[in-house]
Amino acid sequence: MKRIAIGTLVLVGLISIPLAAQTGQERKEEIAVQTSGYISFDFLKGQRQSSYHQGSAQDVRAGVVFSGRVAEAWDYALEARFYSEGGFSLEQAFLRLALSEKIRVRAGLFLVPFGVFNTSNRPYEQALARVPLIVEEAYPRSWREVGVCVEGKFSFLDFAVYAGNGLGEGSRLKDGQQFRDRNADKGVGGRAGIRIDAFEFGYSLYRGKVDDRNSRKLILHAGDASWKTTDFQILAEYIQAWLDSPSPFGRAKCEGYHIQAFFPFNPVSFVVGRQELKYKDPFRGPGFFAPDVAGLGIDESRNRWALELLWSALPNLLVKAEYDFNREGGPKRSDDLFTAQIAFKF
Ligand SMILES: [Ca+2]
Repeated sequence: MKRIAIGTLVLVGLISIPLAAQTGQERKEEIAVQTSGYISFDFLKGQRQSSYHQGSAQDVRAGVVFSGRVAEAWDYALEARFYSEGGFSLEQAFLRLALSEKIRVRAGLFLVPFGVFNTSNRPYEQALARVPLIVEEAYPRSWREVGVCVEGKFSFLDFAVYAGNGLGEGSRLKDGQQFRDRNADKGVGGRAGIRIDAFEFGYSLYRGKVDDRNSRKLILHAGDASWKTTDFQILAEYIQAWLDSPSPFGRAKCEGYHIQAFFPFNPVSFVVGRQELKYKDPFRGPGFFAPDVAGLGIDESRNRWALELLWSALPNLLVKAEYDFNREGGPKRSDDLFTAQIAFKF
């Protein structure tokens, strides 16, 4: 990650130097840099058996995006991100070529177009303060790929298809992010969505091999649907992941859904969410060390009701107060969680 952090600073430097060196007014306009960004942080307070029973202000996230046109049909974007629990990293850095009005190709580092959450994961882009359970577990948070992505937009159809290094192998599926390939296999995937009036339906797929020997296949599916009116918005997504394990261990399976209903009221909107997750992996889990040291395994079943009040204090400032009723399989635990989040976009 250190290398990426330095890379971020270097890239920012490279962008600002040529700009400073430009003299012609026209040229200056052509490569003008647009800057935007965001800041957010959370306050968490949980019940007795949660990890936040003492109350904690944390999860400071800040991002800055530089984007602009390089030449006719070419543009770029660079997004650097700071996360208090993870340091600096590059969120995106790509060059994009418009092949036609409807088809564009990106090369570089980009957020993987899988499902409805990953490409719009910044706190000001999400109604709920907390990440849905299945999204948190099925793939890495801010899942990024180094490679090529082709995107198209036709009258009622959107699609994105990509290829890159693919995910690696960790003790959980969410630990699979890698920036340098460990095998010859390339990960491929994409999402296709159709929009009919107020409805949208999408299907996403990813496949790749996670280990050095190209033997363990990971497949992810997601189906999403949304319905947006001026009175409410409903969003639902189902995600399923399958990952091969070596013999005699069985395949890992992680599946679940999240449904969210958003009711815009003035000045405070109401959001309700329902989430379920089932995660079984006989081979990995705590103690797993890639490639062959088996862990203690994973066998989890969790669900959550989330209730939230969301206040648009300013057009670019969201204040969220979410209460999660958390339930796990087995004996009941007192681990409900309150999250307050402030998300600001500039
Ligand atoms: Ca690979």
